[in-house]
Amino acid sequence: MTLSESSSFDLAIQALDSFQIEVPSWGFANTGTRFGKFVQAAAASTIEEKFADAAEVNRLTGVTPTVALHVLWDLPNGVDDVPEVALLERRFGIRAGSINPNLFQDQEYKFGSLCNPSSEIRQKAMSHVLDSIEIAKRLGSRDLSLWLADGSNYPGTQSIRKRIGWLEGALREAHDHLLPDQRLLIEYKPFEPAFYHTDIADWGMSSHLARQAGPQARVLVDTGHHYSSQNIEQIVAWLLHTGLLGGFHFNDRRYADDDLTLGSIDPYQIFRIFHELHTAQSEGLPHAVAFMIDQSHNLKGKIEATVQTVVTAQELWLKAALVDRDQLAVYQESCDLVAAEELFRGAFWRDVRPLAAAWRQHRGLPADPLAALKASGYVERMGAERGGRTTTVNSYA
Ligand code: RM4
Ligand code: MN
Ligand code: MN
Repeated sequence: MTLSESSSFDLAIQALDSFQIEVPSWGFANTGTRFGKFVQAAAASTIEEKFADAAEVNRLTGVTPTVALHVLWDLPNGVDDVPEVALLERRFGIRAGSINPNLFQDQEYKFGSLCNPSSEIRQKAMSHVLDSIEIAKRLGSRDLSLWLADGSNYPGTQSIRKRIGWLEGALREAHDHLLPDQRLLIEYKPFEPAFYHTDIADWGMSSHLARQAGPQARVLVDTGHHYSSQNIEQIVAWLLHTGLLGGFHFNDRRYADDDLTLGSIDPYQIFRIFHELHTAQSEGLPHAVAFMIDQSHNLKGKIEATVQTVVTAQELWLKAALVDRDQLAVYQESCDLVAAEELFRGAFWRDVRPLAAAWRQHRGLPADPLAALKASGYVERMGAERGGRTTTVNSYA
């Protein structure tokens, strides 16, 4: 190893040691599009199976110790289901991660949840949020991750401003119920299922709501929740600057909220986002930023795609870690545009797979997690065990 190779290796070890990402329970279940589901024999349909799959991903990659839970799908009886989840945590060595209230599936939510014109329905939504916070407390989960489908389809049919007021009140109330080390993450999305206005449509709205809710509220950036060509790394830089970045839902997209595999369409974008995070870290910005996957694989095998996602995320994280930020700052200062751009792009083009494999070996993990998954026969085994079932699982679409 040359000196520069060995210093890259040290940097790589540091960068990968600091990287963890949360997998979504719903990523292991059958999901579909609004046109239907293509069911997979190995798909998980119980919370136990979701924990088993999450544990398999963690066994192969070593960096996914937590699984995000969707309350309605995973804890349909609310807090009463906590003991079962706690048992599964111990059995599979996987902890419950962010808790996601579900405010979009019940019939009452047709015209909104926390923003519904009916105070009764708003209260029902609020009590689900408070139950979700209670679940998070009992499971020792730090983050309550809130996404609302609220909005309207036709101009003039709803008072946008009244709905802002209801939302402000609700999020303040939710914040009041957090333990000191818990956080309220507020996710935004420009459209779908509402197509005229969405109550929390962008990072400006999430930022405002987070600020007014209280000091433990933050913004959640789902990479798929932006209009085409939006500069997401700039949004990330602003959220870092204002101290409001709480976490990410990672996925890739070609058109809208496609929930495709991270980095499959535009890996450079994730690299650019990671560069902002590494820069902030190197400047000592004190920040807990949760990395979560929010994907739905209808065509690819779910566990396979999840392992592929984790590996891709690690590679892009590592590429961004290897940007020579001191030298970049010099080029930026002197406006040496081409040199700056080449340095930046150069890190992106670097093949870091051997470094990632070396890190895995160093940690006693399989050097190639995808190959190890294949060799293990796990997916086939699960397909044989789970394939005969007739039960349908609660998930979207
Ligand atoms: C939404 C949003 C939420 C996720 C649901 C299933 O589009 O991304 O984070 O919980 O989908
Ligand atoms: Mn999301
Ligand atoms: Mn989404």
